[in-house]
Amino acid sequence: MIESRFAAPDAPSGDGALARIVFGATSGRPVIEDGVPTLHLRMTDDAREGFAEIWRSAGPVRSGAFNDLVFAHDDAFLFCAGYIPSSGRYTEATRKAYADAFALVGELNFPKIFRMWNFIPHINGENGEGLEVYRDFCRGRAVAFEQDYAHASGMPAATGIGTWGNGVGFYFLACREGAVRHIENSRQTPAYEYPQRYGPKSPSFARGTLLGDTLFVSGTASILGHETMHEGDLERQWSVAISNIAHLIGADNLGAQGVDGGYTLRDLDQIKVYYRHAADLPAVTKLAQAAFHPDASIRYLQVDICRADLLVEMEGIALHRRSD
Ligand code: 3EB
Repeated sequence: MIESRFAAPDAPSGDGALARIVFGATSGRPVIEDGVPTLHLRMTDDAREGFAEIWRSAGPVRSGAFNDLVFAHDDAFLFCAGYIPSSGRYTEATRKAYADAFALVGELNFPKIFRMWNFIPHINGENGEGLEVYRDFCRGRAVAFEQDYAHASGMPAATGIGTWGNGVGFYFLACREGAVRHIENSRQTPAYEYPQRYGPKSPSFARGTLLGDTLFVSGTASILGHETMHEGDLERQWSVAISNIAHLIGADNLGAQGVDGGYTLRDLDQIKVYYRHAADLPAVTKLAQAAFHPDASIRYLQVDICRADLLVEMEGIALHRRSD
């Protein structure tokens, strides 16, 4: 059992926390604070003071460092975070950071990575060779997956999104031999099969990953097949993105992949809504409040999104909500 919650940025992590990610005004290398891996990500949001995402498992927890990574684990789950300093070229440093991550999960025997997050500065800018920074990042990540993770359990659910920080901050969760299943969305081309026009190497992630009866939903945007829909139209992009999530987690899509049962949008929690333009916050807030359960935790982050034509993207965790 592993779970996350959103809290005030300075709220105590409590005993046995696995990790703390602070979405706020600063960013930098992850560190271990009071035994808890802590990653600061510079992300503006509505409240301005930001928030912390705290991960907790059954404990007891051991933490440590491995090359540039920090990690913590109990008997069942591993959390790991890293940082790639800003640079004119990300491919090689990303490959190395991911190779280190894959070596760590091998060494500590948590071979099944089930959720990853990547926060990329100047994500739509050009690197030193005129390649979009996101595509540069994707190239290094893809090479690491090909070289160092092919034997393992496939590409997990992920988020790849902008940050106002200087370097790439990333974190991920892994487990031992538990029931991990990566899920695709029949409305969308698998990201790892996107055609070359989106970059020299495709993005390495699944649309969702099921861990027991928890479904981790990847960052999801207004993409059908592999094409962006409704350039410049926030409401229509929201509608495609939310329909993509509803379909991903629904019984039809899961059933076609051999998974029994399904979820609805009302089962989603720990939701992050990423929006490109600060002026769109009132609109995305309204759309999100109408779509999700009133008790769901939702946070809004104003950042750039991996395709220059995307205005909104969201992610969450689906778990059957008790009807009381
Ligand atoms: C997309 O569907 C939108 O590069 O890790 C969503 C989730 C997106 C994860 C990633 C990118 C990533 O292609 C972008």
